[in-house]
Amino acid sequence: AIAGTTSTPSADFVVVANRLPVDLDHGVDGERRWTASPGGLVSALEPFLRSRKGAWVGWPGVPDVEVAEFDDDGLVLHPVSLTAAEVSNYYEGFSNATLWPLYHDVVAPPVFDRSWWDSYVRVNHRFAEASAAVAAHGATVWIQDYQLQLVPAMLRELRPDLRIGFFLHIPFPPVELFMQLPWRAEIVRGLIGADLIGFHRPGGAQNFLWLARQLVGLEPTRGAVGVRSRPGMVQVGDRTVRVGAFPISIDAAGLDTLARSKSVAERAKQLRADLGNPKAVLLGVDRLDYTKGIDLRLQALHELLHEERLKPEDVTFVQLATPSRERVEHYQRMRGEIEQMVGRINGEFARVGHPVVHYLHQSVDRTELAAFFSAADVMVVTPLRDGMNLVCKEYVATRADLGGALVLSEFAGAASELTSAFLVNPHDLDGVKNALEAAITLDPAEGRRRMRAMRRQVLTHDVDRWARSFLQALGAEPVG
Ligand code: ADQ
Repeated sequence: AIAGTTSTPSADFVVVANRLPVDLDHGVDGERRWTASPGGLVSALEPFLRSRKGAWVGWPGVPDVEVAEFDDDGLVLHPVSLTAAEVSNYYEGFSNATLWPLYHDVVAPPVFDRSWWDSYVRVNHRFAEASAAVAAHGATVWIQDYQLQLVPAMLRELRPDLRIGFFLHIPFPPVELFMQLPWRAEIVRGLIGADLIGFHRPGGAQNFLWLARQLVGLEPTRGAVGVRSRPGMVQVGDRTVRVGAFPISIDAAGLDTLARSKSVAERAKQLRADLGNPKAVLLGVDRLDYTKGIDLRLQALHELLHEERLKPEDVTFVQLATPSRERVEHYQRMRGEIEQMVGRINGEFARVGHPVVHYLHQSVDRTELAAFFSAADVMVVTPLRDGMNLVCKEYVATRADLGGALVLSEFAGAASELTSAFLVNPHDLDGVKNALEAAITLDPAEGRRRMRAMRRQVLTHDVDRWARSFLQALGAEPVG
């Protein structure tokens, strides 16, 4: 229920993210309407936003529209507009063709373009102004992710009374790679405007602390940063900035309940039957992104079939790939390559009516996704680098039956929590092949032992705990 506009509200708790939690769509009649775009972050922050006067600042997802602030059932949504040129320069350019590859170990070459940077500065400033306009005196503002790294300092300049948190959802890179960025000191200074800077892993926090010393001349503490504990500290004038590690998670209980429902169990059975009831169903679920290593797992499968270590009639590989960033050139090229590999594997190993690889370049809803997870014997998660990776945690949450096996890249943040997975170095193709084979032929008792250990981790460390631990460290939530 989205309706009405509000007068200038003063929110006590403000979330600032590139995107609003709703999308502005055009109906067939050409009329604009809002649709909810459910995501982990929205459901995680919902209780915090609704228990106080909450507001969310973000881009509605369509260029060149001016929309007034409005009230969604007590939550103020404050749209920030972007021109088509800004979408291209700030978003597709600097965010997704400079920062994204740079922060993911330069697995694709980052593009350094000065006009993109100018646009990034301008748009970050607009977000800072919008945040300043909605936040009440002394409010808590939580800024999200790599698109908005300059907002903390810009907002502090406008509103020194605010309590400002920042969380980075992608990896923070090794310092040698970060040093390539022509605007490296500006980014570090931008982040330093926050009272608390959060990363998924202690390594990211430590990299940042080193850069604060080298690039800005600050003197951070030298002790090792813990997980949800012992944050690093930097004195900036009369402020103490905290830098810590807060691994994100999922709504584990919600997914567990959903996966136990009769409809999901029946749909999972149906899916297996539709796939021809093979001995092993392998599953990949990703945004179609070059960091996710979709090509690597297809190559591993291809070789295993070639070497006859797997029989095509025994295995089916399902790859669900959500369309993503389709206007960025590198993504277009990668899509072509992946689709060619799928075609090659099926060309060589399929029989009529029985493809080996089922490739769906589609998004599926939560219930359908839970059914795919329940139907999969082996979940294959092989990113070259991933801040966290929620898919592997979602898989674990759906396996109350203790069935299934997880093959997981060491280079996903989740690997340090899911140590009972089959951990692989995605660059080591033989290692990936061995892990796939081991997971397919896993002894059921051993499989249950591994799954039980992973479930214990995921079910006790959910997204609510993530948000709470961050907000407590920010001093915006009572400890308890
Ligand atoms: P992403 O790179 O998007 O997130 P991930 O954490 O795996 O990666 O989240 C993807 C989400 O999209 C999951 O909830 C998944 O279920 C869903 N999804 C993917 N393909 C889908 C499909 N075909 N149909 C339906 N749903 C699909 C970024 C970082 C990650 C970090 C998160 C959260 O890159 O490292 O874990 O933010 O901080």
